[in-house]
This record gives sequence, C-alpha cells and structure tokens, in this order.
Amino acid sequence: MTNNITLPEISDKLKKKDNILIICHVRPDGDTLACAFALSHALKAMGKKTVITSSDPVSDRLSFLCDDSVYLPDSIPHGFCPDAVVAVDVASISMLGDCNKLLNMAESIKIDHHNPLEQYADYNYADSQSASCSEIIFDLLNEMKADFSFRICELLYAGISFDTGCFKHSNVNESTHTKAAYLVSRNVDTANINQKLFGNKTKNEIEALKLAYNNLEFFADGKIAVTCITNADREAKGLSMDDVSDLAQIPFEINGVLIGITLKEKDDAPGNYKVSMRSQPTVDVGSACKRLGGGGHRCAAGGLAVADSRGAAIKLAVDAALAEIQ
Ligand SMILES: [Mn+2]
Repeated sequence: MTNNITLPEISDKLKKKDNILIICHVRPDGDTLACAFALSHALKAMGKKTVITSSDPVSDRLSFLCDDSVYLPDSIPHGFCPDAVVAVDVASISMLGDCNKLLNMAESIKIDHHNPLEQYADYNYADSQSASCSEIIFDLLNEMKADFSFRICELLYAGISFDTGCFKHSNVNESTHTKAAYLVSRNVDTANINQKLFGNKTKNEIEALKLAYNNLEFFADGKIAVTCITNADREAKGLSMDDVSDLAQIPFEINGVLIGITLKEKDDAPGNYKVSMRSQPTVDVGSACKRLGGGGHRCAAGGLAVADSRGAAIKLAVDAALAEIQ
C-alpha cells in the first residue's frame, strides 16, 4: 500500500482546520507523546484548539513530556468538536485501541513511520525510513512554517531519542542526526532528557531486568537469544505489565546474537505472547514477524505467539526467526 497524501498536503489541510483531535497509540511511548505535544503546541500557536487522547494512561516516567491532559477516549471534553483527527505514530487499528471509535468524528489523517502501511484513516502518510515519527513531525512543522519553540525542540529531541534508544538502534540515519543536531543547537538539555527517558529505573523495572536475564535461552549456535516472561513469572515477583515493558533490547545486547527475541504473556489474554524481535541489519525480523501476524521494521518488529506453554510459545517465535537466517 502507498501513501495517499503528502506532508505539504497534510500541512495545507491542518492549516484550514480549527479543532484538531490528536490520537496517540495504546500504552503511549515517548515518540507518540512527543509527536502529539509538539504538533499540539505548533497548532495552538496558530490559534487552533487541540485535544490529545490515548486509549491508555501515560506512565509516570513519560509524564514530563505532557504539558496538558492526555484524555482517555471516553473523557474527551464535552463541547470539543474536532474538524480533523490526526493519529501520530499509530501503526494500525489495533494500536488505536479504544481511540478507534474517535476516528470517524472528522476527516482523519494518519502520520506514522511503521511498516506495513495500514490505511485505516481517510489520509495516510507513513515513512518507514524515518527512525521516529517525531522526525516526520519535525518535517511537517517545517512545512507548516511553524515556530520551533524551545519546548517543541525539547519534545522532538525526546521523541527521536526515545525511538532510537538514544541514537543506538540501526534505524538511525543521517537525517536523524541532522534533525537532532538542529534541536541540540537550540540548547535542549540532552543529558537531562536522556536521563529521564533511560535512567530513573524503578526497583520493579530492575527486578524485570533480572527476570529477563535469568530466563535467557539460546538457539542456532547462539545466533538467536530469547527471553520469555510468563504471567506466572511476573506475578511471582509482583511486577506489572508496565514494569516489563522495556526488555526488548536485552537478548539483542549479547555478543554473537543476530536476532534477539522477547516474549511476554499478555495479562489480559493468557496463552497469548507478545513477541518483540531485534536484529542485525543482515537479518529481516520484519519479515519474521509477519509469520506471527505482525510486522515492523527490518531490525525491530513484533508479532504474536499463541501457545499453551512457555516452551511452545518460544518455539513458534524461534521458528519464525530461524527462517530468516537459513
Ligand atoms: Mn515511533
């Protein structure tokens, strides 16, 4: 599928709208929130009204990105009648969560950077070359001739840094650094933002890391490393799903590993394991994850394994990955 709108066209459209509803994805992350607030600030500076919504509440760690409420879909302020709905960093209908029902409130525009392109909005723009959606918002604000306020610069830097693992992932390219360099030139406090994004771990998150390291298994002569957290594992340590939300890099950080796989059993769907894969550029885990009903980028992707045991779930994920290195 291809885009059916360009950034200049999105810019033209938004300039003509007055009330814009901005949708973040489920379990909002640093990229989707940064996009929403940066876009919101730019639109407000043009005299428009905005409301930001997500299907899930914002975690404490990321609350520093939120300059205003992020409303749950059922609590959007009465009297706010959007004439445009913009979803930022939301790859698919399922990532909209309950915000799905808000799409039809007005003409809808999707702005995203994930593959494959799911055309759930009236207008869909995705650029999978972009390491973060914040980089696309950077371009959009340029297109709109928006004033890059200091706060917008902070937000966009945070969004880019978040989605690139602090400029560490293979999705980073020259454009990522060029944009970041501009934001740094505006005196954004990068150390402080990165400490808030990547430091500040809670004791529970450290417990989750211990669990992830403890459960590591290796396949294909060490080319594939897997960790799996079942609901039983998690509950035994008193950990929430939030506590185990940031483990996808762990198996991939090991010498010799081509594919790192993290499986997490869903608390609301036992036997359903969310699979995250990370890979070296020589391997396409986006393709591997398609076998698991998912997708994503070449080196970072996700899918689902449905199985009645930990071992069976791991086998499904490893088999999907093995096909890419054989
Ligand atoms: Mn993103």
